[in-house]
Amino acid sequence: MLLSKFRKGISKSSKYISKNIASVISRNALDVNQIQEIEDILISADLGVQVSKQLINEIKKKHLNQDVSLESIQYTLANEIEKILTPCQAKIDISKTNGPQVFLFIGVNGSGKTTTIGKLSKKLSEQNKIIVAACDTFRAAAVSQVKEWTQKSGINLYEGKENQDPASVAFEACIKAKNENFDLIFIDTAGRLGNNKNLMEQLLKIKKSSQKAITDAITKTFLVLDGSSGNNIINQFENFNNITGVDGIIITKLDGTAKGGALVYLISKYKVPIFFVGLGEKIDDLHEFKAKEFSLSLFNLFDEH
Ligand SMILES: Nc1nc2c(ncn2[C@@H]2O[C@H](COP(=O)(O)OP(=O)(O)OP(=O)(O)O)[C@@H](O)[C@H]2O)c(=O)[nH]1
Ligand SMILES: [Mg+2]
Repeated sequence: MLLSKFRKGISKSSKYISKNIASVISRNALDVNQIQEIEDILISADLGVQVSKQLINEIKKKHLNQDVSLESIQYTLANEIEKILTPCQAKIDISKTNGPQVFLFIGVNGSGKTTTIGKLSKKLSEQNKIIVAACDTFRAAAVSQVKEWTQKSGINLYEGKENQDPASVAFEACIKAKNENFDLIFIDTAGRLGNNKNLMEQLLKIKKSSQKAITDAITKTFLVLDGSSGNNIINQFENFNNITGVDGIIITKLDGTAKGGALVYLISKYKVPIFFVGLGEKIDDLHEFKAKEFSLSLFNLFDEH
């Protein structure tokens, strides 16, 4: 069930990789030139040079000079990728603590923060009392967008005044959450580029003010990455992680891109926990990240090997 959702969601990436590898394989035994071509395909699928080399070594070990099917090669690659991803497969822990937990959602413009908050709040609202703090106070449309999601899921929204300092909105929302016994506070922030120093510092201020409001809160900073950005996600991760720290990532829009491989590159490089993937625009299109399903799906494979 979950595998079929992942396979459907990641089909653009898997089609790209499989089609290209298929065109390299011939009926003869696999030779070094073909293996080199497979390496180039993996790199062009945004897997990064280091990961691609690691994968190719495994192919050499297993299949060099063998008559090998496309499927065998795909399973070899998927298994190796699964090994890279599994240690970073993460799950949010919402067991009741003493006070509310604060989830801060950050990322570049349009990466999917607000949509992810909408989807996630619905997922968690049965078991938890949730409030969303709309800290994107500069765009009027931003608040109405969050409101649409929270109304759909029947979740509380804390909105500041137009142009109010986002850090003070976060502070007030956290105080309200503490006084009214909310379990989770989702802080929606405005998108920003990592090289904008002022806006990046504002993000840190938002984080600090929420920690000031609830001193014993568990704060988790989630970086929301647009899967179609390919290798740019590495840079984005570095920029945000340097300023606020990142406790985990959520990768969206994998359904619309052939660049899903970049996630493997990021994880192998930074071993960052990955919590959710977005596989569509609808409210049920956010799924917990599963290394095995993701890896098989990247090659459009079934779990029967
Ligand atoms: N196909 C697809 N679209 C998505 C996904 N997640 C978000 N989107 C779309 O991406 C667009 C931007 O999403 P938002 O949630 O507004 O992004 P944001 O990060 O809040 O944007 P800013 O607040 O402007 O920085 C919207 O059109 C969403 O519907 C996903 O997993 N798949
Ligand atoms: Mg937004």
